[in-house]
Parts: sequence; structure tokens; C-alpha cells
Amino acid sequence: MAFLGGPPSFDTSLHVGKPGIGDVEKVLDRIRSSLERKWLSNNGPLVREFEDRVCEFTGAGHCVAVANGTLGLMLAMRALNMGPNIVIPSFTFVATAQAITWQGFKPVFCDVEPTTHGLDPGEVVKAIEQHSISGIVAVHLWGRTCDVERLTDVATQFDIPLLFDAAQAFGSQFGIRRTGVFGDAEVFSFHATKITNSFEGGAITTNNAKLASRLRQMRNFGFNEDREAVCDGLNAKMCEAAAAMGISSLEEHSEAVNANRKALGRYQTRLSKMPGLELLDGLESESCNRHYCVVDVDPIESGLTRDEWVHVLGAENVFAKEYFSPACHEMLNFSDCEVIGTLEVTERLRDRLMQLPCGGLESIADVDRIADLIEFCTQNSREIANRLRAGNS
Ligand code: T4K
Repeated sequence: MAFLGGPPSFDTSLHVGKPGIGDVEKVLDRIRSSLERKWLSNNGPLVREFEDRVCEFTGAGHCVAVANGTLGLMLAMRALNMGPNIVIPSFTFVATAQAITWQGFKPVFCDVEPTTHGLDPGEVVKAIEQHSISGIVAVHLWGRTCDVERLTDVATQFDIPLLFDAAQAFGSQFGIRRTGVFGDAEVFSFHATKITNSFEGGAITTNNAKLASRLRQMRNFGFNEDREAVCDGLNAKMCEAAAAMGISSLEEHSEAVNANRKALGRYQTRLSKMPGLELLDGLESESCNRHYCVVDVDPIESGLTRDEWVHVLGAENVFAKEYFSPACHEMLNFSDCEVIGTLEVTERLRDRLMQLPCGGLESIADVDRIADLIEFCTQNSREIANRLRAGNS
């Protein structure tokens, strides 16, 4: 095996979030059109088309495209007058928390639910009772939505603005409605690694016209029509090349979901025969965009800890991820932030979840080869663990 110095199983590396490229000619045609127009940024026609298409796709009344999801979160929080204390789950990508601290605000970390891995509404209530909270940011992880209904009830009851970080959940549904229409606003990421990508990019969707208009000013230095800076602003504009990729990628969304569905189906079939490796939401959830292949690792049953799995697979050029380890509340930058309760679920997920290469995979044959490798490891886990642990002692 490669971790013992042998050659890796894969000549080229396999990643979580390898981008779907789609129809290259369509992307290039759109970029060419922008070059010919000599209109490269500043709310150009491709950005406007992308925004219209996102509205059509999600059902949201308004879409404000931005340069990336992190900036989208920052603008949305500011436009909703959130801060200084904003409730978020600790179990999220670091950007959710950074979007808060970058503005001089503080995250108050809450636990997530064991089923959805989304913010636990009961813990949010505790946070509100213990601290002066002025915003709730809930996160839809792995393309699975959090408990939108109960979180909306809490936000309404306490009259606190509610934002959904939907960076990972473009095209996912809660009930019969797609993400993009919930809370006061939702923020998507269209980073290269997402199901729909615009190289780098993001969007804020809302049904509130006044909020959308404020966000449009904020993303463009706070300028009004007379180019006066009338509100907090910065440069968060999406450029035309990004929108060109975004439109083309959006056109391929259902193909991407179908490819993910097939890959996850194969992972499910193979992993279900291996002890201690449980795939979350394989085929059963129709409401998920299926972009992430998330495996719960039982270290006893599977014979290896999650970190050992990531190490052994990585040596074979299969780059599994350990999202999100460490959790946000454990990061140095957030060490002075408030934590509600023990974050028991967060810490369990932090130790056990592993994401396998999925979205953008070229073939089911790759999934089979990864599964063959994992099967070999489970069959020889005792020996592998002994060698690994001997090397570390
Ligand atoms: N909120 C949540 C809940 C999020 O998950 C994210 C982003 C955000 C907010 C912020 O949105 P953005 O500001 O990013 O729009 C990646 C992504 O960079 C990040 O967008 C994503 N979440 C996060 C979950 O994953 P890293 O640093 O863990 O991985 P990265 O970028 O190195 O890429 C992962 C793998 O993908 C790499 O090992 C190689 C492969 N890859 C990557 C790129 C960029 C490719 O094959 N091709 C590529 O072009 O953050």
C-alpha cells in the first residue's frame, strides 16, 4: 500500500469537489461575447441573465450575484442589520464564522441536529435566552436542508432576522420548495467545487425587494444611481466571465444531479457491504442535490479512525476530506466566542465524518476502484491499523 511506500492505486488524484466543466464551447462562446462587447464587469448582461436564471430556478423574487459566497454572507448579514452577536452552528465551513468576525461581530456557536446536521432550533432558543442575539445564520450542509420550518418559527417568535447559508445547497429542497426562498435571505456559493459553479462566485436571494436593492448598492461600493456612496459598501461584484460559467453550469444542473445520483448509488451498494462505513442520504433523499458523498465512520467497526482512513486513502491519491475538523469553536481565531452547551453532536460529527470524491467524477469505474480500495482496507484493517499506529508511536 502507498502509505507503506508502495505506488499509489491511482495515477491521477481524485478529489472531493472536482469541478463539473460542462459544455466548454458554450462557456467560451459566452466569454467571447463579453470580450467582444468590451463589457467585463459591473452588472453586465451576463450577470443580469445569471441572476434571472437563478430566480427562475429557485423561485426567489430577487437574486444579487456576488464575487463569492463569503462576501454574500457578509453583505446579507450587514443588510439585515445583524450583529453584534449572531448565532451559527459550529459545525460549518469556516467562512460562515469568518463572515461574522470580519465585520467585528461575534458568532455564538450552537450545536447541530444529529439527523440534518443543521442548526438545532432548541439550542438557538437557549442562545437567545442567554445572550443578546441579533441574527441567526443556519447552514444547509451536504445539500441537505436544515429544519427550515422550526428555525423560521424561532426567528419569528423572537423577531430576529434569519439567514440561510445555502453555499452547499443550490437546487436542494425543503418540502416542495427549492432553497433560495427561505428566511429573510439565502446565500449560495458558486465556487469551482460546487454543484453549479461560476469559477468563483455567489448569490444572495430574497423575496424582499427593498433588501435586494440595498444589497445591489452594497456590492457596488454602496453607490446609488448618482454614484454617491449612501450605505456600507465594498466591491463584491460578480464579473462577466464568472457569470458566463455560471449560466453554462446552471444549464447542466440536472445532468450533474443525475451523475451524482449514480455515483452515490454505486457507493451505497458497495459500502453497505462493508462494516462501520455508513453513507448518509444515498438514494433515499429526493430533496438533496447529492453533491457530497458523506460517510459516517465507526472506528471500531471499520477498524480505522476517520483520520486514518483519510491518511491511507490520500496516499493512494484518493483525497477524502474531513469536513469539518476542527469545528469552528475549536479554532484559535474563535477561541473567545460564546458556545451554547456541550456541542456534543458537533464533536461527534467532527470525529466521524469523511467525504469521498463525488461530484464531477468522470466514471462509475472510478467509484468502483475507490470502493475496491476501501474494501481491501476493511478486510485488512487490523494489519493497516497496526502498521499505522506503530509508525506513529
Ligand atoms: N459556507 C459554507 C457552508 C461553505 O461550504 C462555503 C464554502 C462557504 C460558506 C463560502 O463560500 P465561498 O466563499 O467559497 O464561495 C472548499 C471550497 O473552496 C469552499 O468553497 C467550500 N465551501 C468548502 C466546503 O470547500 P477547501 O479549502 O476545503 O477545498 P479546496 O478549495 O482546496 O478544494 C477541494 C478540492 O477540490 C481540492 O482538494 C481540489 C479540488 N479542486 C479544487 C478547485 C478549486 C479541483 O479539482 N479544481 C478546482 O478548480 O474549500
